[in-house]
Amino acid sequence: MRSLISERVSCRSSVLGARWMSSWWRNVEPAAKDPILGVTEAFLADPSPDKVNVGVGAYRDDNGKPVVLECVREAERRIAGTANMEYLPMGGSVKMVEETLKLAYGDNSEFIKDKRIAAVQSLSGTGACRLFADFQNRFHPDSQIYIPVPTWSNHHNIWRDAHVTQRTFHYYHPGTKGLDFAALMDDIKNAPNGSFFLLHACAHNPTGVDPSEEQWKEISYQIKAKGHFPFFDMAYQGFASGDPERDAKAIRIFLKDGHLLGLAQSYAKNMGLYGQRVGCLSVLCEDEKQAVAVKSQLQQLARPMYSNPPVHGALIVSTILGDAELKKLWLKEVQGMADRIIGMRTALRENLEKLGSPLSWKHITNQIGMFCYSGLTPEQVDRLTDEYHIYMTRNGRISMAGVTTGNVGYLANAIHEVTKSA
Ligand code: KET
Repeated sequence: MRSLISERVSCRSSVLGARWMSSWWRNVEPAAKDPILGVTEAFLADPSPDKVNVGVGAYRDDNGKPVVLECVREAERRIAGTANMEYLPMGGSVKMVEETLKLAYGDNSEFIKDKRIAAVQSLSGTGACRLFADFQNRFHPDSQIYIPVPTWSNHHNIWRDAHVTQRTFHYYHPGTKGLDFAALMDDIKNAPNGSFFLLHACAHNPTGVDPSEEQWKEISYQIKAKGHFPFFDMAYQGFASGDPERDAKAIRIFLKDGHLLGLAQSYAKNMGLYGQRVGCLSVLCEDEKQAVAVKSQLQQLARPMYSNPPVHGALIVSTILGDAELKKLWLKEVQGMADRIIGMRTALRENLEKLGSPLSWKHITNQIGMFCYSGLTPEQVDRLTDEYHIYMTRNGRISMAGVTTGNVGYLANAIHEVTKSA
C-alpha cells in the first residue's frame, strides 16, 4: 500500500516535472538583431546579384573578396606541423603579448623594461574590452564608464553586461561632421574626478574622426588634471595613417604625460585575423609588484569564462612580429590596405560630385580609417537596402573596406538617388 502511494506521488511529481521542464524557455523572446552583424546576416540572405555589403568593418580586396595577408600565409607555412596544441597559460602566449605591447608602448618602452604593464592575451578586441570591463567592475564596483557619442555599438553591450554604469561624452558634431572638441573638453571637466573614460586610440568607429595631435595633448592634460582613468580601444592600429607606429600617437602622448592607462588591442583588422580572435589587454601599473597582482586578477577573471585563449592566432602573430622580414612584409601590407581604402574614399566622393549631387561629400575624404560616417539617415539607408541591395548599418556608416572599383559607381549612384531631394 505504502509503495503504491509513493509510486503515485513520484509519478505525479514527474508529470509536474515534465511540465516544468517544457516551460523552461517559454518566456524567452528572440533577441534584437545586432546592428552590425545583423547587417551581414541580411546581406547573406539576399539573392540579388547586385548586392553590396558595406556593413561590417572587414577588409576586402578590390574584387570584394576577403583577404588573407601574405605574411600570415608565410607564418602558417612556417608553423605547420611544428607546434603542439597544448593549452596556453591563462594569460596566453607570452611571446605574442611581448610583441603586441611593443606596437603600442614602443619598441624601447621604459614601461616594458620596468615590467610595469599587466598584460594578457585576449579574445580579440572585444574580449579585451570585456575583460577590462569585468576588472573595472570587480575592483571599482561603484565606478562609471564615459563612452563617446557615437561609438562602436558593442561598447554599450560590453559594459552593460559587465554591470558598469554608462555615461556618455560629446564627441562628434553632426553639423561640422567633425570633432565636437569644446563639448568633449567640457564633459571631461564636468565628470566627477576619477572617472573612467573610453577613448578610441585611432580611426574612430563609426565616425572616422580623430582628434589632432594638439587636441590629444589637451585631452590628455585634462584627463590627468581630473584624475580620470583613460581606457583605449585600439582596434584599427595601422588603418588611420597606414603606419601602426604613427597610429600609436595618442597612446604615446598619454604615456609621456604619466598616465596609468588600460588598452585593448586587436589583430582582427590590421592582420586580417578576424576569426582567429587574437588580441591583448594591458593595464599600465605603478610598479612591477602592482602589475603582477593585476595580471593575476585578469587571469582569474579569464579562468571561469574561457580558461585560456586560443593558440593558433597567437602563434601566427608571434611568428610574424618576431621575424624582421615578416614584420616588414606585414607593415607593407597594412599600408596597402590603408591605401586602397583612401583610394576608394576619393573615388566615392568624385563619383557623387560627377553625378551633380547638391550635397557636400568632403567628409568622405576628410574622415580616416575604415569607415565613412556618411550622414545618411536611417530612412535613406533603408531605401538603399530595399531598392538597391546595398547593406550598411542604419546610422549611415559605410565600411570603406567593402567599396571596390567595381561597385563604387553603383554605390555612388544609389546614394545620389536617395539623397538628391534631401
Ligand atoms: N573595438 C572597435 C572600436 C571595433 O570597431 C571593433 C570591431 C572591435 C573593438 C572588436 O573587434 P574584434 O574582432 O573583437 O577584435 N568592429 C567591427 C566588427 C564588429 O562589430 O564586431 C565593426 O564595427 O564592424
